[in-house]
Amino acid sequence: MNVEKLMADIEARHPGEPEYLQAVKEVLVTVQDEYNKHPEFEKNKIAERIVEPDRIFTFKVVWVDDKGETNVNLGYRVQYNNAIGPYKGGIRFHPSVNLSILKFLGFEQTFKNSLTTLPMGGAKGGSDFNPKGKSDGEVMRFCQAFMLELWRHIGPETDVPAGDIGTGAREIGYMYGMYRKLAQENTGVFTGKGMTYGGSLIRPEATGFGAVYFLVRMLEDMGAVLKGKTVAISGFGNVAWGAASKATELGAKVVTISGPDGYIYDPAGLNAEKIAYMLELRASNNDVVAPYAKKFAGSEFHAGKKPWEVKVDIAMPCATQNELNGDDAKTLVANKVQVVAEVSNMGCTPEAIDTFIHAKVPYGPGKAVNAGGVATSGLEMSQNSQKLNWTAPEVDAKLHQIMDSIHGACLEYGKEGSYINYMKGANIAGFMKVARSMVEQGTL
Ligand code: 2IT
Repeated sequence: MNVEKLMADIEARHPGEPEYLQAVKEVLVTVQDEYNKHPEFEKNKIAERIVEPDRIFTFKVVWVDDKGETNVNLGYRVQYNNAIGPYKGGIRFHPSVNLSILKFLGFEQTFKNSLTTLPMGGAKGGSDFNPKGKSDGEVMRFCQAFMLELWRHIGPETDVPAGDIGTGAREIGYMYGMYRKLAQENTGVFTGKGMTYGGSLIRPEATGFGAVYFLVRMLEDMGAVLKGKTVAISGFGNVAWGAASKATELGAKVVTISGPDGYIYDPAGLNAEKIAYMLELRASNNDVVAPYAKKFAGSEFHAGKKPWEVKVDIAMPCATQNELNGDDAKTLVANKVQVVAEVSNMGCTPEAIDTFIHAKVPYGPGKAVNAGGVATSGLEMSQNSQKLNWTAPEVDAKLHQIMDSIHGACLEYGKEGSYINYMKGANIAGFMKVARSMVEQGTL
């Protein structure tokens, strides 16, 4: 593969899709040496095929708000690659959603799902619907309208959606309810379901818990432990909640959370009460963290800023793509950050990743660090197929095992002298399985 030539072709074909091009470039650059050792990949045009989604559905979502007014949003599903299993990936509801973002997410999901060791292909979907400030009834009517189109393209063995930014248990409940009614079946399509209708214990916690299990292994690789370390977390949603809970349980001190309005610095660190309050803030649907500083004495709110200026041992971006840029990375490195575990999908810009790697700061990429979420979705699918429910310790033990195996895969391909390039390791390990499976199944 000639990455420059390939990227030029892809850019010409898909102008104006910066996030998609960024994700593709990162993977191609890191896998090229390994790829070129396999003439069967080049012969089968695996790189050219793997960068394009299998298909994309775009549809109109029409719904009526509480004032009786009609609203129009756009809905999408990008079915990226199903070489190793049914399409699988979350649904994002956020005003920023567009095709470039969903294509980057579906592309990343393909390799992430491959890393989980479970049989799942990659997909992503969503809408530019903004859940902020919407009533329960409005969210329900929107979700039902969204499913009125999407239901015919998904199914237990074809495509299994889940949550992402803006879609939690409530939205999945409304979407699954509509799917079940239209499809006249109860096969558990959708993961992250409620516990009363086929959900899995530990799924809500899984992305954050898995990220901390991976982080613990990264620390072990450098002969360090999590206990006593300070951690900067961004975001205050489901993923930040899971990561903060587990890191705190294991003795780390989480000193920041953040929202679109700014960040909270709490030098005393989070505790159970503060973590519960974070959930309350999220549930209030206003997308702000500022009220935290009024509630907890000793904490500070920094309006319009990101938490990366705080001196910490560990940084865990848990919010959204490109939330940590080159300047943020330089600040973290100057403040002697020891490890960066990216929990958001593509949370760090290419400049930030270069800065960490150049400074030999271990950087765990989202597709490895956050894979516990979709891995536990895979475990939910297994339970639904068996018509059984596993206990929380059973699911947690399997999640732990999967995160260890992802860490092992990163080490297999990521060693660069004494430095471990987890990004390279994750990209190659995730890519190899999908690529081999495509070769074995012929040109399609
Ligand atoms: O980015 C992700 O891995 C998710 N939003 C979860 C996907 C899933 O199918 O559980």
